[in-house]
Amino acid sequence: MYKDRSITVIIPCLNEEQGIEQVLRAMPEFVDEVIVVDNNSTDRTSEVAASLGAKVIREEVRGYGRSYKRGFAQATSELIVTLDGDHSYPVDALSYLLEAFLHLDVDFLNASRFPVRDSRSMSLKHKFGNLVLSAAMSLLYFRWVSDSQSGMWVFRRSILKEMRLESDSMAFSEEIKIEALCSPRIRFGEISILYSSRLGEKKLNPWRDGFRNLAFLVRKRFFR
Ligand SMILES: Nc1nc2c(ncn2[C@@H]2O[C@H](COP(=O)(O)OP(=O)(O)O)[C@@H](O)[C@H]2O)c(=O)[nH]1
Ligand SMILES: [Mg+2]
Repeated sequence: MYKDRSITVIIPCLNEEQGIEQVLRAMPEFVDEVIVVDNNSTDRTSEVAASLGAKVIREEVRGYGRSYKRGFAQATSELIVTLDGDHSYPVDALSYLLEAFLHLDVDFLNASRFPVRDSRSMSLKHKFGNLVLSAAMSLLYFRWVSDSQSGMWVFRRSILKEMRLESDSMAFSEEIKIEALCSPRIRFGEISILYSSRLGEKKLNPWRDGFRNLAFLVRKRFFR
């Protein structure tokens, strides 16, 4: 419980045995439930997560969005916090994020990785790609969002019923923000966090996922 709000943390994992250990070890005491969605990993992700107290659910079909939808259906708390299993998002900043969420009185808070303060955490190519994708989303939806690709969010579980979440892939990250931005009943906020270099192997394919996410933005804006 954090200030009388129950908290579920959801972490999608595809072969993150190294990262998930560090993430779970740093998990604050006030978190009521940690759900690790193991996306058919071939390493020891599930075992490590379960041994450190997480509730592990397995999603056989690959996909970042797919994993999240599976995790959301299992969550029971009032507030949901998400982050990657690679230890790149600040687990120790959870109380800071929750404090901002309550203070700003929003329903969905996006944790922006920008400005990047640790130059090792993101390559120039990734920075550029993220900038293009965030600028495209901001232009298409008339609202400045500094990090359309961030994987760390805090939101009320109750807003999920207002959202139509269709993407099973990496575009899920922008889709959930678009759904939050476009609903008149959801207040959207954004705050900057410290991002650091991931542990383990990268799962994102920058060119493929970058172009797919850009195409997804355009499709979602004009054809749905
Ligand atoms: N790319 C990808 N990531 C997945 C999948 N399933 C779960 N994940 C997890 O989603 C998170 C984001 O992936 P990551 O490679 O860190 O992408 P990045 O943070 O955008 O560079 C990590 O914790 C992955 O382990 C999947 O099918 N594809
Ligand atoms: Mg990551």
